[in-house]
Amino acid sequence: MATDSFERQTRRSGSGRRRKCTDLQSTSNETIGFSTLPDQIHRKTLKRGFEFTLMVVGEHGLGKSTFINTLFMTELYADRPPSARLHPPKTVEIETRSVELEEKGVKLRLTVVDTPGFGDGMNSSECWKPILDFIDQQFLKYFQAETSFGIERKYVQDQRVHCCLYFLPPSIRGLRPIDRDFLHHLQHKVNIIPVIAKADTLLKSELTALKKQLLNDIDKYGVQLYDFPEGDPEQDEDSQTLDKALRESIPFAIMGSNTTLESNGRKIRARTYPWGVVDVEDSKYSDLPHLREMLCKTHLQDLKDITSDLHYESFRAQQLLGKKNLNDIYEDDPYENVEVKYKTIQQKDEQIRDMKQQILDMQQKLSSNINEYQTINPSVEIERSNSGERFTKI
Ligand SMILES: Nc1nc2c(ncn2[C@@H]2O[C@H](COP(=O)(O)OP(=O)(O)O)[C@@H](O)[C@H]2O)c(=O)[nH]1
Ligand SMILES: [Mg+2]
Repeated sequence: MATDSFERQTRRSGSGRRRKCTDLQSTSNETIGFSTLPDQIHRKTLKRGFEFTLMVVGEHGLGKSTFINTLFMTELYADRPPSARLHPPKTVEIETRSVELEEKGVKLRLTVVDTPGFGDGMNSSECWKPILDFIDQQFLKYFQAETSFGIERKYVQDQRVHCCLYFLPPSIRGLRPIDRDFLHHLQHKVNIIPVIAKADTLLKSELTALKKQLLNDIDKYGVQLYDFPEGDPEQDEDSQTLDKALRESIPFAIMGSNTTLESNGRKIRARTYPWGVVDVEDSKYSDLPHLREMLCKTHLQDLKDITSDLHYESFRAQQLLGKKNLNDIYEDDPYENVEVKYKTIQQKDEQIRDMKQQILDMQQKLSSNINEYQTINPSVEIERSNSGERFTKI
């Protein structure tokens, strides 16, 4: 088929949504790549499996749900009839769905956070707010879990948002005010990767021009996206080529499809047009293979590390320093205060450690008092349970 002539329709259609968390099973036998993560990560995560939370943001009808199904070769939204909701909600809702994926014995618990209603209401100037609140809530849950007694960081369930795919419509000519607002408010909170949705509706020349314009705007407005780590000069040639290809693909031009066809004895997800069929995985037309490679394989651990070491640490500092707003931290003179802040955080960390130790000591003391009491009062039985110890008169 002709390489440049793709469908030009950007019709919107509906899908159902409500705040809920649904567990589903993967429906595919094909692999998406996470089982081939580097060895050390593989060993660390093999035992308990690993968690990854991906958020999708963009207006209704941009193909977010279809793309998630395509990316993870699953049917995350299979239970949702196409006619479930033709009209987007007037305010942003948060909908989370989880799926357990397994590849060659490696388990991935994938949670997808959808944000229906983004940019669709009459007044969409603050539609970034509920999304930012949700990300903060996840940080707060993690913070409370790790600061409460007895839970080590590695055992805390990690539901923090590790990556946000920001869907840009193919019809725009550059970053719109709504995009700039969202990107500016969320850039210090989550790893943002911009994608151009429904790339098949653009000619190749239009796509190249749009990518260029978007990159200019990102630079001009000082937007900070997920920063792909610089390739290691000592790594092999293939990895260096892949790193370069990934960097050059930003913003990723993507397409998705829920239709599976058979082509040359192979099952493919495809979009059909009067003039032919496009395999949505074909890297000639779509950056989907690159995006999947980085999300599921090469950069999954880096996305988690940056979430933990940078975004979550900023949130934690904000909590420990008693700042209401993350911007208060960024607006302070970074050089004048950095040492003071670091010391304060260290002191707070020490206080938390001391408090944990005090609780531990008190529990031990209580336990030995109870034993002593039982020795001198044998008619009293002590019931031990997870929720504590109770005296029962027998
Ligand atoms: N042309 C084109 N249409 C798509 C693509 N992905 C999804 N669609 C169609 O766009 C409509 C909305 O898709 P959906 O995934 O529900 O969008 P969402 O509201 O962003 O989740 C559906 O009719 C899809 O078939 C794509 O890559 N290209
Ligand atoms: Mg959807």
